[in-house]
Amino acid sequence: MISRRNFLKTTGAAATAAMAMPFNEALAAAAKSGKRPNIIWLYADDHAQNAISAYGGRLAEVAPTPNIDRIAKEGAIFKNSFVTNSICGPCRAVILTGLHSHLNGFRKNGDHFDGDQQTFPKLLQKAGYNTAVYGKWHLHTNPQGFDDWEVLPGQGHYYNPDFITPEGRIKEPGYVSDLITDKALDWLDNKRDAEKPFMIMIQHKAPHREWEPGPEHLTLFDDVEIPEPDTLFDDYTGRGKAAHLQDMTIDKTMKLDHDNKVWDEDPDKYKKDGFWKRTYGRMTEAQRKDWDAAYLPRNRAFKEANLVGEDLVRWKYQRYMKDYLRCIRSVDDNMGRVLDYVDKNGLAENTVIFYSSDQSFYLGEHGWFDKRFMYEESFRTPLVAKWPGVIDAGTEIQGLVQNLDCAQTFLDIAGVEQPENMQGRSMVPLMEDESTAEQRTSMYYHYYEGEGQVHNVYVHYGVRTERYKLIYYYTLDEWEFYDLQEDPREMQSQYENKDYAGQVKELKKELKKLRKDYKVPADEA
Ligand code: SGN
Ligand code: CA
Repeated sequence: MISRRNFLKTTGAAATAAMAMPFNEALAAAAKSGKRPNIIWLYADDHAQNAISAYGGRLAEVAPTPNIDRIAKEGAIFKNSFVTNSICGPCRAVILTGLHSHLNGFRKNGDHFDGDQQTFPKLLQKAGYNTAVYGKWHLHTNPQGFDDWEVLPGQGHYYNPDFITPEGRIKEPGYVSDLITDKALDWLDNKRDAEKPFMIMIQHKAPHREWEPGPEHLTLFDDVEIPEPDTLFDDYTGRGKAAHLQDMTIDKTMKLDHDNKVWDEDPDKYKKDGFWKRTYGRMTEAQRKDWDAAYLPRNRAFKEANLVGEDLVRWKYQRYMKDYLRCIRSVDDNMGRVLDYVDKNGLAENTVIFYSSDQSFYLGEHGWFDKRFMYEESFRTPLVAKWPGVIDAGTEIQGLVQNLDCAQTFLDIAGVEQPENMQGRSMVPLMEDESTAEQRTSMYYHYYEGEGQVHNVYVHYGVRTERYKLIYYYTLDEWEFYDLQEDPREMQSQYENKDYAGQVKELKKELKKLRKDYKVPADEA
């Protein structure tokens, strides 16, 4: 195998010949022999960093993720991985294009992705890669740049989901995380061109709202108490208006019936409901029987308890977290299937495997679920990667990376030229040896859905450095500033604190510079 690091490390006569060859030529030679690295992109929807045991945190012990952790143990964990716009479709568009939302044109869920534009799968395909995508897509136009694809319509369904395929729409019996993995493994096993290197995106719907666990995990965590975050009853006194105006609390926004599955025991009542149709209404009789056996007794006990106030919030938190973590268990199990397949089929040596999520998620921190804000819980996203021969096992990468970097990273791995107009930077140098890699010093963020949209999070943009964060809610004309070293949970904005005047000024300057460098239109403010 000629990986970048092995190439540099090669010794002896072969090395002398190889060293005379520039890196790209070496890769081109490797390409001819079919040895360019394969890429597997494993991706979840709304999987919080705080719900991955490799990241530690309060859930690591009660709800471990052994297979995701396996990638981190055999490779690297990115401790400081972020997004550019914490919402589903926009994150996916950023990954495909290596461009911020204002340039790839997909700012909000509901926008339509212009599939004719440059994307990394198209560039890989052109360079001789065999490409495929299965699962959640959420870009509203059909995938381009893939030799095979089957994607969920919109948000997709958990049970007996529909898939859009090049031949039309089909309904598949089973649970969505298993089916997406089945399709991916079938492609790897039977459909891909074994003469070519491959790039496959395996993109789960889970653990997205309404958190419907699979049939095998309906009673998992039944007897476990999920630890609460210490900000569950935050009253936002240290934050600005946006935190008060949001509509994403467990207390007021989370619905007891739809989200927490305290459904009427007579499903007829729900039959006309859109929610019922896309969830319980899709199940077979047998699936419903298992579901009812798991939920109805617990629901009866809940109703009898007549909980109110903080007790009710606590109960909803437990139900929410258990369902969320049950969904994650099935994602993790399915990761294990992919890792085992790679190991058993002699692919491990020459395959780079990533695991990530479109963004992180609030797991009760600040009383919330959902994402969108530039605060840490939703600005961050998990990222682990394994690449034998290049990444040392057990590597921890501290450098700031963003999903904006994915496209160029994949191209770099494949030895394909990175287009000038892409706005990220390859993560390969960080993976090879962080001590010699150039570090990013600041990151730009911009969220566009805004007031009146689902969850009512006001539009904002901002900048984060290793230590500080400045956020501007531009329709509220309100700034917030946090010292993440002193206040990692962002409980007190220091914008008005004179002691930080110098840092605020610096970050404003940096924000202006980033907006200019990234070509943000002046009217997007
Ligand atoms: C749905 C969810 C929201 C979620 C958005 C976006 N409501 O509208 O809670 O924020 O999707 O999610 S639901 O009741 O329909 O589940 S995203 O992952 O696609 O960005
Ligand atoms: Ca999402």
